[in-house]
Amino acid sequence: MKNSQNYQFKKYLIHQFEELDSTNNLAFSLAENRKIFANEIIVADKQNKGRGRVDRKWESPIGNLYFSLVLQPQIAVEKVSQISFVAICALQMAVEKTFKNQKIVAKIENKWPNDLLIEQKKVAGILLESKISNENCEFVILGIGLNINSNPLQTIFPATNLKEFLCEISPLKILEIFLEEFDNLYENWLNFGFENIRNLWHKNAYNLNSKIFVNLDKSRIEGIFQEIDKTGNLILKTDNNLIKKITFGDVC
Ligand code: BT5
Repeated sequence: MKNSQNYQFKKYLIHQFEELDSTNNLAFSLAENRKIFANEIIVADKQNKGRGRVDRKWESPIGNLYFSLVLQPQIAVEKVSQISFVAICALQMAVEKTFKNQKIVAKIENKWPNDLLIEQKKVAGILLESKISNENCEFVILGIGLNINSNPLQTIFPATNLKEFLCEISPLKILEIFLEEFDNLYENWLNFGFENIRNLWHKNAYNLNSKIFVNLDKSRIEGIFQEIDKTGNLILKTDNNLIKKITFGDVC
């Protein structure tokens, strides 16, 4: 591929760019034009238009990890969103392993729906996009941003980076550690379904069984965070003992 360095890591083909608008944008358009396929990865040293969910900005200066992995699972469309839970569990394990190797002790948690926290600050986020046609999932783009050397100061939820915990690792090295973990969990999910992933996710869930606030589209709801259900929705018990199922929102 032009302007990129390409190399193989296990079953993954990595295309590394110095600068892109967004790795998700490039991965999506290449996958749509059948130029890249499952297990190919677009990585950029920095992004000029890194995106979060609902077109929020993802700050992407040099020094952090930004990548998008193409997947082509043969699954029912309603299961696609489970992939972000598979990915966040793999990322949690990758950061935990890295910290353990460097004798760093810190609490690394999953925040619903798609964030990774270290000591209650956001270190990574996931942007999952997919192409669905005729009720078939053609491909999924799993985009991940992980702060290694820096993080923005003005964010909705406090942010952090690995270096703040004295962790030294290059973006490509931690990508490889992630891919090893992801490969196992993704295969497990394809073969056995969501239950194992759901259990794993719960083990490191931020504020499980505690009171939380969730920002919805135009309102805010509070209650006790009971669990994520069998499809990944957040289940909340409100003060008047009502059970609410939340599909989209931000835990704060
Ligand atoms: C996310 O969105 O957390 C998904 C982030 C996905 C980024 C990756 S990078 C590679 C790939 N290519 C892309 O273009 N995107 C993906 P969300 O939950 O909507 O969080 C966005 C919010 O997080 C923003 O509104 C800010 O408040 C905050 N934020 C922005 N940049 C951040 C950063 N680097 N670290 C922590 N928080 C950040």
